[in-house]
Amino acid sequence: KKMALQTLLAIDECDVILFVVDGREGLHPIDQHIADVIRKNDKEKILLINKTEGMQHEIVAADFYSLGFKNNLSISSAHGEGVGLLKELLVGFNQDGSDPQPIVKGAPKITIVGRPNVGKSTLVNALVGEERFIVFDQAGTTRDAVSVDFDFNGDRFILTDTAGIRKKGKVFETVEKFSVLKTLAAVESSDVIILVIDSSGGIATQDMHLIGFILETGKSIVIAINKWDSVSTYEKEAIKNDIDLKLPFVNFAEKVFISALKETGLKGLMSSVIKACESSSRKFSTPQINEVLANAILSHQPKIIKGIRPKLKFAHQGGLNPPTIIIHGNHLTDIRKDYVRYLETFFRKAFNLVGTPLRVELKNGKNPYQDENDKVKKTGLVTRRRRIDDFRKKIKERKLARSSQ
Ligand SMILES: Nc1nc2c(ncn2[C@@H]2O[C@H](COP(=O)(O)OP(=O)(O)OP(=O)(O)O)[C@@H](O)[C@H]2O)c(=O)[nH]1
Ligand SMILES: [Mg+2]
Repeated sequence: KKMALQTLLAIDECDVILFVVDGREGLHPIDQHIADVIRKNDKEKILLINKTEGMQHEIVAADFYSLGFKNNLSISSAHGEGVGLLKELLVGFNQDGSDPQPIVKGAPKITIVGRPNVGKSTLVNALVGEERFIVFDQAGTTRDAVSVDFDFNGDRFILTDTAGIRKKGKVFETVEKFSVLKTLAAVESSDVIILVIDSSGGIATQDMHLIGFILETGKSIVIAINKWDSVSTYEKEAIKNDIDLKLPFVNFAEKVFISALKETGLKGLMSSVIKACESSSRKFSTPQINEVLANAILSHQPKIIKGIRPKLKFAHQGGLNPPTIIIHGNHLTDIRKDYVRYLETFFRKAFNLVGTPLRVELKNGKNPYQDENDKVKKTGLVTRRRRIDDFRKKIKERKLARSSQ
């Protein structure tokens, strides 16, 4: 029933309906029923008689005349036959020559991920404001990663719903093998991830695996704790404690308590998404970065290793999404990981970054501007020596001149 509703919604929104029938099987009673539904609509329609490789159009088409379609084409999707003709027909329908891309270019991409059945599709529907995706109380309802564009307070966003994934052993898996690849690819190509957690199930190990994967990609993240309407006050407190206990490694991500079903907490969720998006693409000036670095070292120096204290000399921004700080210095190879993490947190706090990880990369050796400084210093020294020599020479000459007088 719900799938039929999705189809009717799609028919309502489209410009052209392609009605696909099976040319090898011939006319099926359900085809007649579908044709009756479509015929009522005044949209452009093409009947596509599929699987007809090596067959004659007139012969296959005869079976489907009773459906009453003016435009019909025999094609073979698997072999590509008739597809070129179909493309030409479609171009003909786009008479005003308008841009066929409904998705807004440059709009931030938000991808919704989470374990199966946590309410991802319900959340997309709630944000978009219509029943775009099928929602069902069963794991594996969504099989594909599908995007829609939507408007929030006048700003456009691209929202992607994905198939719920969980981790078994070392690999992520889902009901269908290819769905997991699509979910992971959607994560890779997005700007911000909303990770949905089901509050009625608490924070599961699976949720932590998913967060771990998102952190590896360096994407910004907002954690939405969903189904908040279905838990008691006692359970709510337990979940909040669980978050503090299990998710300290992602303390930079904002946690929002929502109900996709009752549409509560969605404004707060979007405001966190916007903050995360802005933070991940923030640019800092080099003097700003070096000032923060100096303060970080002042409050906590790196530990002495093998009798030598690593020297962090100069820092600059190496990239965005996530913001990356590159620090140049000496003896940095042995620097401890927890010190790098300390620097990351220090920078993130100093720049007030929310929702995005920040990376610190250490580079041994001179800073890129060091050579220039060296050159200036060297020439300065030589010139000074020359001047001193000249001065000495003059004094000698004067002395000689005096003694000869
Ligand atoms: N009480 C309550 N139920 C919810 C909420 N959000 C979703 N649900 C229910 O949870 C069930 C699963 O919702 P879906 O949106 O299909 O979940 P999904 O994460 O998209 O699931 P998959 O596509 O299988 O990964 C449905 O029965 C929803 O009605 C919520 O905020 N509160
Ligand atoms: Mg779904």
